[in-house]
Amino acid sequence: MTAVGMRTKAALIAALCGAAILGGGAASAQQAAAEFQISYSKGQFQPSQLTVPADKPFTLRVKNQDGKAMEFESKSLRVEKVIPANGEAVVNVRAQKKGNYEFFDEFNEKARGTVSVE
Ligand SMILES: [Cu+2]
Repeated sequence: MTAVGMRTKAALIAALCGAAILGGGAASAQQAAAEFQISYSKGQFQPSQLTVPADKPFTLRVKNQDGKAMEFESKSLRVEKVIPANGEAVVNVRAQKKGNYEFFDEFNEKARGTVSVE
């Protein structure tokens, strides 16, 4: 390898390490976001009403305990995620203003709930 090649490789490694450090920072920022759990069983959300703080990102850990896939969706929170049968998913939600935000299972629209941002 030429000296220039070596330098390029060193720069590349430095760039990759930088990316890894940034990635780690993003991961810990996400861990800091409050997490709320919702389970889905027999076609219903439990709880169907939850309260989260305003102006802070948060995550919803949705556990689907039913034997078929569901799609967690909220138009007002701008999230949607398909969750397989007996699976779970983490839904990241941006900071929201105070208000009530409805969510539902797009595959079973009778299953509904509300996130109350206060
Ligand atoms: Cu959808």
